[in-house]
Amino acid sequence: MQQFDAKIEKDVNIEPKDWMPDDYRKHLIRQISQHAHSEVIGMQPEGNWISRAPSLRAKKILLAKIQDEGGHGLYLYSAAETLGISRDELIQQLHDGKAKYSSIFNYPTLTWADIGAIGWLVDGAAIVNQVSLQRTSYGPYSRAMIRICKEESFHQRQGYEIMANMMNGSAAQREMAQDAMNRWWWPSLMMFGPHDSDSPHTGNAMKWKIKRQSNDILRQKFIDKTVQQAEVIGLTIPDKDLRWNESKKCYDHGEINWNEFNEVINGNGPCNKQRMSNHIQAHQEGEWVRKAATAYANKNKQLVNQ
Ligand code: FAQ
Repeated sequence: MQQFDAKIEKDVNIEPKDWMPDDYRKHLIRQISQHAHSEVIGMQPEGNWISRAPSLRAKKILLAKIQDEGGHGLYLYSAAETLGISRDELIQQLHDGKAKYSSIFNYPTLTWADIGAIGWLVDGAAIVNQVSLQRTSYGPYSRAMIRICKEESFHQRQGYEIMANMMNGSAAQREMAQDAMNRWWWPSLMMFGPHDSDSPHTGNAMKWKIKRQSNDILRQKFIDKTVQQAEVIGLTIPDKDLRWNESKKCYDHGEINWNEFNEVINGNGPCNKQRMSNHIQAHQEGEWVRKAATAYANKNKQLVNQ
């Protein structure tokens, strides 16, 4: 325990074969697996628009982005597996409702502007959180974050480009972009989790340097960055209480609807049931692929052992 504490104190990464307290291991499995599930479930709202992308260029970019998100899920499942849990167990926890995934992916994508809003706001929020997690204390998680952040920053820019183009377009396109902004702004703020005072996991997470910055600090960073980006392209943030606070050098903002957040994370958001049933169906339909891949790996092992 003393060696573990000393490593945390000196910012030395904890690696899979190092001794670690059980609670640290459990905490990481919970967070990393939920993060992995978010990446994979997050493919669904965007996947909804692949067949309706407005140009071949837009379609290629969207396909590549969604594929990146699937890849992020795979890095993160691998990182979680180094903590002694199998991929099957992790997926089972998701299907049984024991593991969560990000609230944001329970909202529908109604128009093409929603694809812009997801890239700009959702990936934008994810980056603020993940840049901070690059310095998390668990080695495999930290290394996965470094790689993921490189891809997420491209995602954020492609989303902003979609919004900027729409704001340069017709009145109907500008209206569509503003409508997407209105629907995605508050759920994006909810991605950072409850206020620090209501966040049961933050204490241990900060003590063990799993989280390097709290939910509220990261949310504030995201708001301060994004308000200016919205102004540049002429979008209005749907918060009448948003104003610059000169003494704090940051934006004050209105209260988040925590009832809505709790409903969504407890399974009652607009798309929770659809997201989960799609995942279960895809998992069942993919069983033959997993069996074939395992059979092939086993065959290779036998050949090597002969
Ligand atoms: N949604 O005590 P805290 C992406 C739960 S990736 C659902 O504050 P913690 C890329 C929390 O789990 C987005 N549940 O918890 C992409 C806990 O419940 P539990 C995902 C939430 O862990 C873009 C309870 O509330 N990113 O977007 C949420 O210290 C486009 C109490 O909360 C990550 O997962 C929520 N928003 O802080 C992909 C980042 N917030 O577990 C596709 C890694 C809280 O006891 C397309 N995760 N809860 O049942 C984290 O940084 C943290 O886990 C937080 C929550 C900040 C999410």
